[in-house]
Order: sequence, then structure tokens, then C-alpha cells
Amino acid sequence: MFNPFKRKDQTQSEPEGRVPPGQYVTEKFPVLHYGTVPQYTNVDEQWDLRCWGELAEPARFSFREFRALPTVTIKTDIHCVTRWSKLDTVWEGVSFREFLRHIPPLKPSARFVIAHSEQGYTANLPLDVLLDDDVLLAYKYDGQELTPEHGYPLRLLVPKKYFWKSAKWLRGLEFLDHDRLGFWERYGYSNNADPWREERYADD
Ligand SMILES: Nc1nc2c(c(=O)[nH]1)N[C@H]1C(S)=C(S)[C@@H](COP(=O)(O)O)O[C@H]1N2
Ligand SMILES: [Mo]
Repeated sequence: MFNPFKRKDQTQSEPEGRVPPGQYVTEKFPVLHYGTVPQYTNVDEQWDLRCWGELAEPARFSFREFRALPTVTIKTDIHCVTRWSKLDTVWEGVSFREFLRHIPPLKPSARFVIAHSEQGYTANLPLDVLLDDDVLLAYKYDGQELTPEHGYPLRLLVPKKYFWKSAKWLRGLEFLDHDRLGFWERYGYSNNADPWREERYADD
């Protein structure tokens, strides 16, 4: 099918099968978000990560506590709905699945998760999507601490979904027994957000 967004010169530099439909590869690392960049001068005092909802009891991690959890490093591709993709990005953090071992047990009713960020930004995901090996609570990019504009001190990373689901400046994880739309999802973006099926908008 003719795709007006795919330019010929970009097609040639794209490794086959790595770039979802309607996306182009960039070497840059664009910064994209709604609102302003939160500035932390002392994360030990100004930041924590809270979990609540469908789990045995709520949990809270200070920065120090979170950084004591076991980490992994992964290399993956990321895809923004504004059509840039970046290949072979390297992230370090705590895998979501590992994180679940360090919080009180989820209730069997827990099926959906809302990532809560600074300034009210939210992103919703089914729990089973977050259980993939490549889903991280990430705090390093390319071997370095996340920069403020890319989500310091912690962001979600869900490479298999459009990048708006990868909430920066993460502060909370809410476990739910039903789905509830996040920030962009409420504005008409796709709830499923699979770049390979080009699910950009709710009616795609
Ligand atoms: N808290 C928060 N996280 C966010 C956003 C946002 O507006 N606020 N934007 C999302 C979107 S649309 C994209 S493409 C990525 C961009 O991440 P980057 O700036 O590190 O490239 O962050 C996502 N996470
Ligand atoms: Mo995005």
C-alpha cells in the first residue's frame, strides 16, 4: 500500500523488519512530552515510588530502596507515534516482573496497571503486557543516569507499544481490576498502541 510517510531515502537505511509501518529511523533522541520537565535537586527527599490498588497492601520505595533492587540491561527499539523510531537503544533498570517480587502480592483481580507520573500524566496498560522480559522500570540510558528530559529519576519502558506508554518521571503504579484510560488514550489515541499494527488512534 502507498504510504505517504515513508520516504525512499529513509527506507534504504532501515534494517528490514525492524521498523514498523509509517515510521522512520532517527539517530537522534527526540524529547517529547506534555508539560514541563520536573527538576529534582534531592531525589531522596523529593521522590518516591508508590504502589496501590489490587495488591495485599500498598508499598512505597524511596530512591535508595528502589536502587537496591536487582537490575537488567536490555537493547531494544523504540517507536513514537509521531513517527520516529530509534533502534538499538540500551536501557538499565528493574524489570517489571522482577519488581513484582518486591511488592506485596497482587490480588488475583489485578489485571490492569496505570502508570502515574509527575504533573498528572498517566498511561494505562494490561498487566500481562508488563510481564514481558523487555518491560523495565528504567533509570539508565546508554550507560548513563537518565537525563531530566528523558525521565530522571525513573521511567517506564514498554518497547512493544508506542512510546507514549513509557511514562517518564514515574511516581506510582496503580493496580486495577478494570481498564481505565490514561492521558493520551483519553485524547483519542489507541488503547492498545501496537506499532506493528499501526494502532495510533482509537479508531485504527
Ligand atoms: N510523564 C510523561 N511521560 C511521557 C510523556 C509525557 O508527556 N509525560 N510523553 C510520552 C511520549 S508521547 C513519548 S514519545 C516519550 C518520549 O520520551 P523521550 O522524551 O525520552 O524521547 O515519553 C512518553 N512519556
Ligand atoms: Mo510520543
